Amino acid sequence: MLEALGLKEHIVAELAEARGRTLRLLEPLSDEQLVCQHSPLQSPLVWDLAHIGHFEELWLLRRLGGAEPIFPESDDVYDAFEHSREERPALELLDPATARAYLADVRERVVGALERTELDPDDRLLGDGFVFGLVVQHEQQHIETMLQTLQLSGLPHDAGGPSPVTPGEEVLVEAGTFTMGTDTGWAYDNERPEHDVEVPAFLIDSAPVTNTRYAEFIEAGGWSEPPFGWERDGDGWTCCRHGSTAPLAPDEPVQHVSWHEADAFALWAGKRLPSEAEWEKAASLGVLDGTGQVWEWTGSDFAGYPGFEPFPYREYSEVFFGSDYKVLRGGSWATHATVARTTFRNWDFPVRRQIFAGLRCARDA
Ligand code: AVJ
Ligand code: FE
Repeated sequence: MLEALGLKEHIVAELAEARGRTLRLLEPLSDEQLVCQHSPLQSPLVWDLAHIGHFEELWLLRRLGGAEPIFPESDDVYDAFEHSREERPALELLDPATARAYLADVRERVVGALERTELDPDDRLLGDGFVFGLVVQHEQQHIETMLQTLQLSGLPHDAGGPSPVTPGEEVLVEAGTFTMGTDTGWAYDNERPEHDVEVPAFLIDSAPVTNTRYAEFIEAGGWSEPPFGWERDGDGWTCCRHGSTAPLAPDEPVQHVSWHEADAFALWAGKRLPSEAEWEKAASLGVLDGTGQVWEWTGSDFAGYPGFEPFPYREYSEVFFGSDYKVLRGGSWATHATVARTTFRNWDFPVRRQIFAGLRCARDA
């Protein structure tokens, strides 16, 4: 791992990078656009904003430094487990200017505290700067959530989209054991501990499913509804993105499909979704092209690995384990590099389509 001084500089740079991204994303929006709720699936953007600061304050100033809360009456408002997203617009939210000042205040204190803190390698929160990494990744993940909100609302933004992929062939992955998960760095509890998994031989597509291929499935009546954002246009389709409508890009990976739709596509194509273990094994062998463009639904339920231990809080992962949630892998165009690692696990309900999620097919060898 990085030696101590380099590690602190790395943390400060990662914190600053995330904050720059947050502020740039929200900068063009009016207070009204920040405060209103665009979709019942998503929080008002100003909630995400203040929640980013609250999470940072909670872990880095209060838990680590023993500081008193800055807004004690807001603790419940910004605790994601106290109120559903749907309820959040009715809460007493900090207004946008107060939220921005709050984030800046917390950050200034955090950088000061980091300078004075010894990153003791024997302390689970401090070793490798783990708890700082938790805060960096949390902010980066909320940026992606806020981009989903912008996408659902049709508000413009310039954050980009997926890049085209080259529809490829199937790749054979021979039977054998590989090491799944990781024990290092800023990896979340749900990626740990690393463990050996025996995977039978399988075939996996070298590329995610493109818009063209997915349109064939819709035309064939494989599913009654097109992906979120698609509109009929004569014989073809348009796609609404960043608030403007354009012809569907043929070679981009399809996104905004639910797990049910992904699963149905794979069956229609005579294949199936890869399991998480298959996906991670193929990714660690370097045979997957086009990862990091769209999240890829897997066939797996979200569960703890053998020997899983919740750390540092049960509500990050453990409370979601079970058959209600399906796992997504690989990261999307909206996922920052700090989060988009091969072992990273995302999850959502199988009916959800607000995520930048598509799929890649696999089958038994
Ligand atoms: C990993 C994207 C499912 O948004 O619920 C944000 C990330 N956890 N704040 C979520 C998260 C706490 C999480 N996902
Ligand atoms: Fe959060």
